[in-house]
Amino acid sequence: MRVVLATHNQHKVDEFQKILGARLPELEIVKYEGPEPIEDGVTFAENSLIKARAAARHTGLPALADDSGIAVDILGGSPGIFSARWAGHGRGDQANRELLLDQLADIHDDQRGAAFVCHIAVVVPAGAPGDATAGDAAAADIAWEDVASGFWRGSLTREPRGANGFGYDPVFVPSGLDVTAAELSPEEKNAISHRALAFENVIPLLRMNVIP
Ligand code: ITT
Repeated sequence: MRVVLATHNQHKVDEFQKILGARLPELEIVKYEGPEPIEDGVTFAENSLIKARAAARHTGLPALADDSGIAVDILGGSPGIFSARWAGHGRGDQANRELLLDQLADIHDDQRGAAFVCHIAVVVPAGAPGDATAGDAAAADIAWEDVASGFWRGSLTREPRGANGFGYDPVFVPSGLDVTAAELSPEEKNAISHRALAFENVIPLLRMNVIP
């Protein structure tokens, strides 16, 4: 059955298809191409729901959306929901990483703890395709929705390392490892990442509420 994935981020599409495709081959994950809602939530969970509701309403299909980022302990959880635009809208992953490392330049190695955070919303529309820009959380056109989360602890390097992955992967060393997430193979990352852990919680939701 078809499920739409509401994201612009091709890296997320790849990870969704790899992780979910292996576990739930009956799902065909299609990238959402319709109107975009304003992501004005103040939490990862809210933003994931805003994106998934828009896709569910516009397509009439069950929708998934991922809102994720990196939360740095000494910065009180920032960049958090602003991870994708930490250095400014459209500046890109490298500028975001460089700014974060600059902000932590004087921070001692044992105070560089951080966590990757991933919230995945699952939204089932009530009926036919509707208005993707409607923002009401209690709208009657949504039959069911829920959010699952995953967290991946680690610490930040002083220099980027590795060519795999995306975003903050080159500056994040997962707890218990001495390589960055960008030095892991896609298969290694997808087995242990925040997104993989969120999927562990999404899969039962999909089995109970989405897959016939
Ligand atoms: P969509 O909203 O279209 O899904 P986005 O990239 O703007 O795409 P987010 O607002 O959820 O998505 O921001 C996620 C950012 O957090 C992403 O751009 C990366 O900078 C970072 N991030 C999330 N997951 C990551 C991962 O697995 N590895 C490295 N960085 C990650």
